[in-house]
Amino acid sequence: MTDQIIRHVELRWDPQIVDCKWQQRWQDDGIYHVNLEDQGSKWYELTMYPYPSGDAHIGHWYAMAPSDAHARFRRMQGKNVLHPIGFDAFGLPAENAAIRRGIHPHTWTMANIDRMRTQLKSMGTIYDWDKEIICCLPEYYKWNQWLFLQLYKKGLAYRNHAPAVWCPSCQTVLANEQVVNGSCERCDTPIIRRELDQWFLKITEYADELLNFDGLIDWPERILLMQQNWIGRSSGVEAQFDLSHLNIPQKDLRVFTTRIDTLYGVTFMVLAPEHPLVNEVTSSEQKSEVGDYVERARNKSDIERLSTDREKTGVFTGSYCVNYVNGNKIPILIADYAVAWYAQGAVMGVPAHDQRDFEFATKFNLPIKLVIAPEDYRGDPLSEAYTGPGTLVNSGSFDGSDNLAAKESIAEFISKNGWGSKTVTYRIRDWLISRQRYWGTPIPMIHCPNCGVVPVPEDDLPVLLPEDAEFRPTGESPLKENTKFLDTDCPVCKIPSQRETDTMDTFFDSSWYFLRYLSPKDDLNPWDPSLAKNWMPVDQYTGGAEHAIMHLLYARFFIKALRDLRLIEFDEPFLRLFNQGHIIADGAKMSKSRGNVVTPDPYVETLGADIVRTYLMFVGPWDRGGEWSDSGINGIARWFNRIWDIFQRDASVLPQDCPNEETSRECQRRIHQTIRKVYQDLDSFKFNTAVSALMEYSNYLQGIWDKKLVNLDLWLEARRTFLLLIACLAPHLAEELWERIGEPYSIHNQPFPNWDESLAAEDVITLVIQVNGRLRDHLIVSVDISESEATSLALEKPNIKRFVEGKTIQRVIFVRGRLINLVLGEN
Ligand code: ANZ
Ligand code: ZN
Repeated sequence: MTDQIIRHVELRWDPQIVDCKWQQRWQDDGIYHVNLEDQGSKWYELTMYPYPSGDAHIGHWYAMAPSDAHARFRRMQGKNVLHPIGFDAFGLPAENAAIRRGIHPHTWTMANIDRMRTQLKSMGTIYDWDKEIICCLPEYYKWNQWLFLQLYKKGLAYRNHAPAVWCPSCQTVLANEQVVNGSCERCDTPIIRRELDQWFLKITEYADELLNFDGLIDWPERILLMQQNWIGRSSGVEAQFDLSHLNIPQKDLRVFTTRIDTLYGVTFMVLAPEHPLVNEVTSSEQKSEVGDYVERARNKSDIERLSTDREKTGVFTGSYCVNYVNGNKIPILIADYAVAWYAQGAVMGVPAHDQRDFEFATKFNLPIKLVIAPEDYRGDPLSEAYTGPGTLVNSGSFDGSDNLAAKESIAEFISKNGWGSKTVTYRIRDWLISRQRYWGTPIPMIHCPNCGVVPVPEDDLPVLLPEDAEFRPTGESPLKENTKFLDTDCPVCKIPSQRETDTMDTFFDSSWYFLRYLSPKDDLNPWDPSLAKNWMPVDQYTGGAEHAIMHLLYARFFIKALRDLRLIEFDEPFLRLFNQGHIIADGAKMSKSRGNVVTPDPYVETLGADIVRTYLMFVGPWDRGGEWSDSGINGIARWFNRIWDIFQRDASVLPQDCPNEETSRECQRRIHQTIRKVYQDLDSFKFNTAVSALMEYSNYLQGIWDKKLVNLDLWLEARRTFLLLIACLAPHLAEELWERIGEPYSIHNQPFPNWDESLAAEDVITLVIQVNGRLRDHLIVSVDISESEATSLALEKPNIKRFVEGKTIQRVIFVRGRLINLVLGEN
């Protein structure tokens, strides 16, 4: 939407001309070309690649301009920086947009990429466009297929008939990770489950390794926590209950419990509606009732089934099992609060000690049997489940033991008797990668009536996605309708066979794209092993926190799997992670329906890329985001005008000699303090405070000019330093002014300036030392001395020692730059 009307400050220069001039020059000179063979001191700084679903919006700028500034900073530190970009071009957003417009997804996607590429170039980034990747092109997805085959050979990719999460609106299966609060993360439609043959990757095999972050990666704590919760490691016991009296092949019923100490309090058993034993344990009298219940549960979404405030539902199967430890006969029910895909898909009901079970028992009139007595328990009936600690009662020979200790001893007891064993279970499921949609990588498998599922030979890759296919979703893969694609011969026995028609989840593409940047055009290898050895892992990754448990977990898994395939030699893809916040407008998240979407293009046209970049970095701490405002960006524009003016002054009017020792010293101090501040802030992504420091510094420069308090050399040094410090943030303007002050092209090949601590140090001051509020001595120290340093220096003074000896210091009052007061205790 370029119809935004922008009131903007008139700039002293034409940003269109300046931006174009330098972008063209940088491109012609190949100044940002990265030589990957040069392994000097590599720095791989990666920003999450975008979906080309439409225009680059301000969110893209917010993700990319600061990361570019950071990569530029590393470059100025002398690193050989790879900061590549590409397009995550397969997947539903592009496909849905194409369907709405009746354009082929390929046409639509490639047009968007062209447009976004132009917009990204207008940002003045250091992307080396020779390394661009586009996932929907065969030269990329061929390697998805190749990698899939390697995973398949290793047993890490497999096909299984399983209840899968289905989005009725997107008409495709989703990964568990794509379900948010029981709804499809894309369209918010409540999901249902469908039994289908699906392809999975064995991420669960890596569950324990994926929980180990220690010393390997430096990531935000909350992302690690989210991954930990998603993996959901739970230690407990798998307990068995006797079914041998029921004439069925299965002799016992298994449940997972984290509370084996409550084993004697089990009064009912619950199976999930999809539990494999449902039919076998259901008595003939109960058949129709159970059948109805299962049918109704099947059509309910997970939200409905799992919401805790919903009335509990369930149905009796007509059968019982027996609790081995006490011989109790326990009714078996079906209820949808038991989750089919977690652990054993069954729950031992302990209503006295689990609130969910309590509500269920109350509703169905099942007995409630207390087995853990709270400390002052008098035998009153419970009004809710008791979940605290206590002493075991009604628990046979375990009566009287503490419940925590009983966890161990009961586990041991049943284990000895063969009635169960300790186990670990995980919440995470294997990663389901099949999609019944057109716009993705075809899974390179063939179904032969003779040989079963056969992999496509590597030499036949890529299996091309046909361009002439119908791409509208029908609930089955659209590729099923395309006989030219579908019909093939079995590579083993040569009889007519059919291709697999599901396509891959696009998170497959993004699980290894960072390796492809190293060899984007290699058609013999997915990446060059020696480049991977030198350049991986990614040193710094930046992107949105919304990827915490999908992309960021999948990529970690992928790398570990590729390592075990001996394709790479490292364990983690991304050493450091930084998550940027969101840019909002009018106090709210930007959305089309609110009408508060900010489009960057008109701002870039009128104010140039640098002002947009710098404003975005100034608007708030990068990890917290900030609110867009036109007056804010105009503030930056006015500041840039003042910067421009500073560089238009004719320095030759300044005196050669310094007019005043004091002010010269001050000027040097400001230069070196600003270098230190900006260096430290850029190093740690604190762009907003780096910009503030530069604003103060430019005001200072203006002041000393106005008062002519500076000599020529110092003025030139101060000004030159300013450009070097702002070059990462505002690359075009810095380059332009650099040229205008007669410095050689290019500022972007200059090292970041060094500071001298002694020049940056504040001068010394006199610090008063008091004991109990009375003046006793003084110290001559640097103004920025810390409280603890000042305390220990004060205590070394003989005069102070005398007063303090034999007493304790109760508290220290420290007033920076003025005094330190030691308050003594009574003894
Ligand atoms: C008896 C019991 C008594 C339980 C009690 C809890 C408290 P986490 O920690 O998440 O692993 N459970 C086991 N399998 C289930 C399934 N498929 N669907 C729904 N619930 C299931 O949770 C483990 C607990 O969740 C287990 O411990 C089991 O209930 C339930 F006072 O067993 B408990
Ligand atoms: Zn065959």
